[in-house]
Amino acid sequence: MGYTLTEKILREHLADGSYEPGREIGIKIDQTLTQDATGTMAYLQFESMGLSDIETELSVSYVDHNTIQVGFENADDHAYLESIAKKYGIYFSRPGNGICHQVHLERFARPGKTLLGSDSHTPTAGGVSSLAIGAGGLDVAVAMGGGAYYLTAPRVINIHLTGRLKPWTTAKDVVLKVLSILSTKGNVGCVCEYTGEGIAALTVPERATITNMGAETGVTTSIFPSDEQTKRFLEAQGRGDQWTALAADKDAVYDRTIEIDLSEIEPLACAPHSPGNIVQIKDLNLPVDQVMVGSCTNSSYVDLMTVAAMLKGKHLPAGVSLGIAPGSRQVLTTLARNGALGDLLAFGARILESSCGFCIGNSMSPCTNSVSVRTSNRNFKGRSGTPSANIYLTSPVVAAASALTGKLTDPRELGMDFPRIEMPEHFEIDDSMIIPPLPASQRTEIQICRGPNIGEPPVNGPMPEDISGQVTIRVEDLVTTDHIMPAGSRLKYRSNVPKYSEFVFEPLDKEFSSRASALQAQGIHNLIVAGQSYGQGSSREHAALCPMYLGVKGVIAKSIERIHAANLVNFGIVPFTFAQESDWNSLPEKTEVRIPGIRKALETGEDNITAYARDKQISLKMSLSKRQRAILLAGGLLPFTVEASTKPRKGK
Ligand code: MIC
Ligand code: SF4
Repeated sequence: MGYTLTEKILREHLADGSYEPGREIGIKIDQTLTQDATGTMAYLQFESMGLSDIETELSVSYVDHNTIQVGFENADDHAYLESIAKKYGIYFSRPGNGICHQVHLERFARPGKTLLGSDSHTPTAGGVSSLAIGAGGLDVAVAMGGGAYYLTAPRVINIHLTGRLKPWTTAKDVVLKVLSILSTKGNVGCVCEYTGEGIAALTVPERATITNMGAETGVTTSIFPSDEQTKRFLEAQGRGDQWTALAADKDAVYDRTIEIDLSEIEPLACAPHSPGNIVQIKDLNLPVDQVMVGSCTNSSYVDLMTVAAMLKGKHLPAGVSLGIAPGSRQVLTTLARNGALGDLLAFGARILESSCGFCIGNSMSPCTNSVSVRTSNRNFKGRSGTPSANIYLTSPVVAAASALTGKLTDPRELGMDFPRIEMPEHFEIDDSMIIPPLPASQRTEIQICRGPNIGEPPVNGPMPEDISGQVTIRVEDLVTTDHIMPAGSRLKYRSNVPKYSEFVFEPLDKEFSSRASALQAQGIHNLIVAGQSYGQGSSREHAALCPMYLGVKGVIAKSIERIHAANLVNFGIVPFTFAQESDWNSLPEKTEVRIPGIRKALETGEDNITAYARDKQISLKMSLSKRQRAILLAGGLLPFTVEASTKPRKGK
């Protein structure tokens, strides 16, 4: 029996365990990427592990999330990151150079390499056949230090593409079609592997759109084979020598196969407030207030050139605003030189810098009750910065059509010829905004730059014998990490955990933080009760780190998403699931809960444990590897990794 491409790459990188789907394995990581919003804490953790150097083939630190710089905080983080990169031999992509995933795809991602990134859209690099996984910053810090990355050997889903996309349908519609089939839940521990004759016509940036937004299904990653298209892209990026052909074996066996005929795909959208809420554009007839083009999903050269060609010579209707954020400096420079930027400006577009910006609610929040059409990948309620706004996620051509008409428009109705833009044979290459690593001999002199925004990472105490606490909050299904730890205007506190912790669950319950602190002060453990797919979305480990800081000891949920579950363990919070989902009803807020013998159960490897709530007994499950149990007993990955000299400060 042959191997899938996923299994081939994983087996080649196996560092711990034996390969068996569903079992935990440790893999060697070749490349890492971090971005400023998660990276600052990741490097602080790296420092506290006392490591002297990175052990990866390549590590890159990007600054792309917090580039707004109102106040000193963001700039402090940037200065810290630049000095850390110099100290430890890390590439540093300076603010303005672009969004980590877009730049990594252009300049660094390689077929067959493993990439671990402290951002959930790291799978973007799967477009160039890299096995690219999103994780919490602490896992990335460990991998930078040469430690294995632990994951469940995945079940592999074959997404078999046939046919060809028709004009006005795009890669974005392909991934939205996949989302309509897989939904945003129930895919933990799977990888999507793309095969079939339909992939041959998809360029690498198109493939990257698909693997990028695959993250919204909750899979570990998505990957395309490495073929002539991959070669073409790498050659166009001046990296043709890095090409190597890669594909699954002909007799590879998949756990599931999904057939998609590309010629049958229609222009689609994610309707508010979930990327899993897929609708057809032709069924929507809504006035639009705002259109935003960009993000790591859709800001390639072809994406933006197509938009510019559609808007050329026309003007933005009154009452609509249009923002364009090119994904990288390479894309923006090309548009500036070939005149397309002038066409966009003449149309009335507001050009934003090459960063995440609007996607994370960091700029251009829409007005109250508005409709905003965006080419990004997440439309969780409030993520845009405006809780009452309705965000529709679409392809760039639907976004441009909507900017032309002022309503959500199927571009096929425009009566316009489809502007077929080809990927250039050679992109303009200028890496002068990426600072390469210093030679080792020059690094010892480097001083780390620590402004007042740079705090120490808090460390948890060991797991207590018993959990004895209270349900501090109970939440419904599909609670995202944006609900747990909001971004937008709160982002700048990422390096200041005591301050950021004041905003835990802010979108759902503004009082949570003060309630949790008060209970913690009385020695009462805080517990979170949740529904299905708790912790969807972003990889932000602050959604575990800040609750840990507030004394949360356990999350009891119907199900928990992959990255978040790993982050909870990394910060010493036990991820429990209900044996009977209906028991969620028995644990309303303020219920006193005892979970006696938790320490013993973790030590002896028990999978089941009983919680006592009032007079009711509730069976809970823990699906944890031996290594995860040891991490929980120690109070988290940092104390597990570091010598016992680290003094516990909070969360005892
Ligand atoms: C996101 O898209 O939600 C983010 C912001 O890029 C996050 C990372 C973060 O929270 O810093 C992600 O996707 O992991
Ligand atoms: Fe940045 Fe948005 Fe991509 Fe996250 S999803 S990396 S915020 S562009």
